[in-house]
Amino acid sequence: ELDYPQRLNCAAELLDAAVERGAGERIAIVGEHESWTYAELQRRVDRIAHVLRADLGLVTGNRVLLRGANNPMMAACLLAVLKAGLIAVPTMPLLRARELTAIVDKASVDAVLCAASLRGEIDAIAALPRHVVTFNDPDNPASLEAMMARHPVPFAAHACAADDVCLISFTSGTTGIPKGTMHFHRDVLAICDCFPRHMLAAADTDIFIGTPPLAFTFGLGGLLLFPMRAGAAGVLLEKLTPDTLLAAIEKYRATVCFTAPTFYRQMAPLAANYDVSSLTRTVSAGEALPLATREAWQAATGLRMIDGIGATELLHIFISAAGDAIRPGATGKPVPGYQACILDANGQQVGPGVIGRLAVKGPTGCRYLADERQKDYVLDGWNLTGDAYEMDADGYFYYRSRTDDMIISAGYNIAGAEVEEVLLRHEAVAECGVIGRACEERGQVVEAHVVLQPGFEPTEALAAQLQDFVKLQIAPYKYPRSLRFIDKLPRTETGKLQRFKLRAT
Ligand code: 3UK
Repeated sequence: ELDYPQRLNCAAELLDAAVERGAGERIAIVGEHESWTYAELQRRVDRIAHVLRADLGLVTGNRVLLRGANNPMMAACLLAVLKAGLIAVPTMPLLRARELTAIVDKASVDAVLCAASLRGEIDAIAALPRHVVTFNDPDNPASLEAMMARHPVPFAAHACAADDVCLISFTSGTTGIPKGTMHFHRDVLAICDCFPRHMLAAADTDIFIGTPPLAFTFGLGGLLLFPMRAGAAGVLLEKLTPDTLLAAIEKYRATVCFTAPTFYRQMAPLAANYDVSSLTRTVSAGEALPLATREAWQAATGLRMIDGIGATELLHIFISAAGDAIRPGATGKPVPGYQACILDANGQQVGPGVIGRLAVKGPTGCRYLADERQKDYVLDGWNLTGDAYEMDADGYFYYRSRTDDMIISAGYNIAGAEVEEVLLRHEAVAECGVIGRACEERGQVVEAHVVLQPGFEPTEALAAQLQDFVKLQIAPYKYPRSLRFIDKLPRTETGKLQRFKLRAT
């Protein structure tokens, strides 16, 4: 089924093919100030592709760094880079000059397309690439828009090989230096033909919405590639909050939502203030979905959450479940096209009920850009995601923790997520993160960092109450012997808890 021709341009397959199929007058992308049909998007993409090739003189294989928030022009730039046979290097809007410098260097970036509002950190890079062009920059005569106006349509898609690299995506780096991962034209189509097809049954009537940045493959797939492959619409909005996302779901009558568990947890109590009845599928990824969050969301909206684990290395979601196949507590089963198993420390497969290292094989896989960690991630064709998982007899996969976050206390293995799960059920707890703190006597002790709901005071009495609350619900040796109250959990731009920062406090 995932059989693609040897000559392939993924942007042409997503965009030109949609127009040829007659989707030209349908809405492709909706932004805060504009909405473009497939034909309008195609005209912009073609003009940008001409600018890249003709004005900037970029040639096949050149790398183009993209910097912008989620909006239609950022999407057009991304597609144009792919259509012109160049390599897109999308970057997170919050990155600073220091991090951008490392990316420019590591990915050998040849040109930069940057939203005018985010230009500052680019200009602060010491060794700037040859070309830096701004977009969403109406008053600038040298802007991308001004250059686009001088070019005709169409632009003939560059005939790439299916296994030409088209995307270099950097991991969010929850622990250290971000790693660049390379993906092919065919990988981009493969993710569209796996998760959204089998788990969402995406159709051209769908309207996708959500928070993840286009620079994060979760957002790139969920808000741009998946809708296009289905001939549907993607809503791209900047700076969303739980309230503004709910308002946008109501306004645009969105049917599919992609965001992280913490966002769903914050949206659940607010959902009653909005009409979100258009939603039929909501997808949670990026972090483990706590049962308390699944239940709160379902109670608020009637929707059964579609959990899915994805990774930048594998491009998108590879284990998930939807509809009646959902098992609360489990992430799901391998998405059709992928295989998964659990390995022990020696790389041997283990059976149901044993916690081990998650290993995944499928149409997409890890290719680090000049990184010696490739051999740690891929073993005999199996991708080791760094997650501790367990399988049941029916082939469902259950997340336990990140392999290196497993807490070992007095000889017991304790998964922080299980303790978080319980704490999140207490009315005083807004958010929490549980880590292992080094301790002479026990090796590590379980330590909880708790953000309180408004109206609760961080007292010793409340800490003791929370500790007792955990002891009553799971094995007492798992309770947090140390409990600290904090105002805010440290998170990456993609919403992931930065446990290493909690450990450093
Ligand atoms: C963790 C999950 C439990 C897990 C991503 C969807 O998160 C994405 O990519 P990253 O490279 O991180 C990968 C790691 O994140 N994780 C993601 N989803 C889940 N853990 N349950 C989940 N549902 O540790 C994984 O190894 O930032 C997610 C699509 C594309 C992505 N890139």
